[in-house]
Amino acid sequence: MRLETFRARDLGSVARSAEAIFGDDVIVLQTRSVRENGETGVEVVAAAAADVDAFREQLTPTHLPLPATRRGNRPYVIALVGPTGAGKTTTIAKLASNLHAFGSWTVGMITLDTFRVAGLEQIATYAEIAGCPLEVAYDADDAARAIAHLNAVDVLLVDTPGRSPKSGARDEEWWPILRAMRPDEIHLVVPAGVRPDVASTAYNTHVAMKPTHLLLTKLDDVPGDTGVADLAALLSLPTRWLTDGLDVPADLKPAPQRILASLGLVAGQVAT
Ligand SMILES: Nc1nc2c(ncn2[C@@H]2O[C@H](COP(=O)(O)OP(=O)(O)OP(=O)(O)O)[C@@H](O)[C@H]2O)c(=O)[nH]1
Ligand SMILES: [Mg+2]
Repeated sequence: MRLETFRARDLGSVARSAEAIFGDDVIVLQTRSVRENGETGVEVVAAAAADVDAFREQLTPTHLPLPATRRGNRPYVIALVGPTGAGKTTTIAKLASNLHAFGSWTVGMITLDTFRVAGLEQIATYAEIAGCPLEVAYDADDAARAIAHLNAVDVLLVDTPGRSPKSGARDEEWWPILRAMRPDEIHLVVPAGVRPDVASTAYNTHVAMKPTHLLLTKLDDVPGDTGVADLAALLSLPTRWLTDGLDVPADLKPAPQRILASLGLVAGQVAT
């Protein structure tokens, strides 16, 4: 989505500049007064209405299937992948214990992050607090056993090791395990405050895993959610949840509403 910022002395001039770029198909997303060189003026952020509709559609995920429609009578498997320290494990803890995430669905956890002892301890503590079962998978056979063992739960959340462009050798060990689990959703976890080029690198580093969703974390680090919508537009994936703080489980929110609100839009609102 192409967002343009226009500044002029008055609203009429600024509207004419926006129309000159976008034609009649223009939607004003934000308006504020600005002061520059001692003079007051108006600043608006505008986009093409069709682009805004496309962005809203791209951002909005399909509904989670009900437990009754479980594929092949197995849990719905949601894996979180992403750069080191992005917030994957903490977000799994939030998802497991926040009622708004899965309602009355029962949740289990599987971790593939067996490289760090501290990583295992961290998720074990969260599983205990959430009161949900946790399995550790060291290889694909373990993963199959873990899924069979946790077959009674409705949703299985899969934690994975952090991946950086330098972690190639380790990936060879856990990628096949994740693939063997046939995840229904793979959420790419990215801190909301990263620069666009860093976000693109994170995407490219994980693209072979075919991420299905974007999960932005640490919105509490981004004053006014500025740039969060641009990041979501850049990565161009649907998004269910985002996180905005250290509180487990409270700091987990529905994502499209918050991202659209950062542009002054309401979820489900038609731009034209
Ligand atoms: N401010 C803020 N910090 C967060 C948020 N989510 C997670 N963190 C912090 O980010 C740090 C890393 O979180 P983890 O959940 O361990 O991240 P990870 O992606 O699992 O990290 P690795 O397993 O090492 O790849 C921790 O200090 C968390 O407390 C958030 O929404 N806001
Ligand atoms: Mg982790």
